Amino acid sequence: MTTRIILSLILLLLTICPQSVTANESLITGGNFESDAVWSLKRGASISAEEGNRFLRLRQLEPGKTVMVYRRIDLPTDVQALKLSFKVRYENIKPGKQLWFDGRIMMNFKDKENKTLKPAPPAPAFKGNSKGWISRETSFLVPPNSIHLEMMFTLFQVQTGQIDFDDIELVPVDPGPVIRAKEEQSRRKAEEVARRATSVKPQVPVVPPEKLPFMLKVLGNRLIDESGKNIWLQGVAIPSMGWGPGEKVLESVEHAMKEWNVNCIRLAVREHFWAGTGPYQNDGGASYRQQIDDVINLVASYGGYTVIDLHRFRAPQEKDVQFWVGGSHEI
Ligand SMILES: [Ca+2]
Repeated sequence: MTTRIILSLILLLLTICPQSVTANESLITGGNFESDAVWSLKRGASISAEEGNRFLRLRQLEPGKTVMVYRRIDLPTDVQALKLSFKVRYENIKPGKQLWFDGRIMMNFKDKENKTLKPAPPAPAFKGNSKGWISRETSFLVPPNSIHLEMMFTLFQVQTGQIDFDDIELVPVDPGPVIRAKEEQSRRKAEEVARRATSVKPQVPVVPPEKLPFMLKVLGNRLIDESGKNIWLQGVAIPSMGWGPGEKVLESVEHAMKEWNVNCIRLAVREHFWAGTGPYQNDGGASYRQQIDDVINLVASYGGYTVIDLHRFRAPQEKDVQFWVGGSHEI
């Protein structure tokens, strides 16, 4: 009788909790590839076997094309963080047109309207050779209102390569350690940026105030000196800090001032490089801003003037105002 009551209670519990996820139970079914049912395979993807073990294989058959296996994972409502773990083995992955065109697991969180939620999980990425199977894992937070996680196991437009996956598991985890690890990572990154910024040194001596060229004034549509005499500025544009860190900027300025006898340099700059948020910047913009100072001092040392040209099209925007306010205080 007691046994029947316990069995009934177990059955009742199973009935009222059909969607609950047991701790450490993977949300990905078939992640060991020992059954065919759940994986939809297209050109370049297959389930391969070695010594009785089955795994997913992606193989590049046509350079520059994408090979992909897609899964959409339903997320339990209360999940706040996930740990993805897997085994991976890859050979001869040569990136495509961009450096990030490689082997990778791309993931997106989706809400009930299928909108992508930010931030996306970091994408584990692979190039070259792993020399055998290796284990990898990554943990990340789940944005509120996420109901699905899209997973794309891919050779993304690579030139060549082959990649194998096995034992893929996606497990809900406690968000606390994930948040702390993220904070620690941000702190280390900020320290590294600060260290790089302090190592940036001037390339050109600062011109003392008494040796600066006289201040120009605007009168109507004319530039005048302090005695009211018209001043005519004639010089060259140096554009390369408008699209990146600059190319031989100081050499170009020196040449223009010394050999061409100009009295003005128009220096193109961009507000995101100034703020240190441009691609590939890792010093918070310190070297970019220092180079602007160096140009101004070099030009001034020849008695010339620098025109700072925020090189953008169309009307100024709010962020341009921020640049000019910040820039005018620092330059
Ligand atoms: Ca397996």
